[in-house]
Amino acid sequence: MNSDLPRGLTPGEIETYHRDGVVLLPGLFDQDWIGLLDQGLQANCENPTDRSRVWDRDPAGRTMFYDSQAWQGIAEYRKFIFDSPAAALAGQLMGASVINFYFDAVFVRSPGSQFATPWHQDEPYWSVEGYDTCTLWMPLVPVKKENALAYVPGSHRLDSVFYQYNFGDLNPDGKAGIDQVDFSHVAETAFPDIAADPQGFGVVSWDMAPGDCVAFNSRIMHGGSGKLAEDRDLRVFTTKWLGDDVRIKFRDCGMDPDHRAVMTERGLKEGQRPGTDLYPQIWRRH
Ligand SMILES: O=C(O)CCC(=O)C(=O)O
Repeated sequence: MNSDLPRGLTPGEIETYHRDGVVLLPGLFDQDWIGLLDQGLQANCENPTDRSRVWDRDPAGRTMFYDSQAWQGIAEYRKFIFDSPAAALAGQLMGASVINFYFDAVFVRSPGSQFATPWHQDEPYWSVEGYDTCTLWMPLVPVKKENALAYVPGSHRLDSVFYQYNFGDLNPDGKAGIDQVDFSHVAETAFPDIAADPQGFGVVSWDMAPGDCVAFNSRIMHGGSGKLAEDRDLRVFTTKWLGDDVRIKFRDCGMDPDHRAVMTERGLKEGQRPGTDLYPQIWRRH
């Protein structure tokens, strides 16, 4: 299992990440890492955390399962977070001097699931604030561009505070009160209807194989993944990484989950850099 990046990122890849807020990085994780994550995901699905939730369950029994912050209980996730090239990759992309881990999240669709992830931005839900927040989106099975997560390039630089989707509505099993948010008090602008005109918004997505990843800024508008063919499932492992300018910010609309309680328990305060064993520093520029 190789802990080093198989190659340095090109200046073009780094420029694309900052210009568009998203970049496809093919073949950076070898099959050993993918196999390990697959084992971890299996364990995660068999033993979900109490934060897990089914986002969709259709009449045919097809599901979309979501879980997050499972890494402390899953050895395979921990090994990936501490030993894989992921933190170095985030560090190079963001030009960071240090990288802390924020959290993991998984998105698991059973074959043929027609559920599409609602369009949204991540930062408005998160308990941190800053430009230097990066998600690595890694499918553990092949995925076609029409089923992969999609992005509006450049939308990470928009200043407006958009109304965001209430993910708490995705809860066919009625699991108690998880991730309910109401943006009507904070939003200035309706969220654009990107699904109605993907071409007009310049939406991008890519065919991907296990080992490829997409890195995206948490401010970018993204969504639309899913709508699978009957014989295709989609298992995605994501990690969220924090670069230099990120500070803790508590929000009334926090979810994904809201970290306010666990941060406060660890003695972390608004305005501080996230740290402690909950948000470990994984990488430092030499
Ligand atoms: O994979 C998906 O469907 C959703 C992923 C997502 O929204 C995220 O990682 O922020």
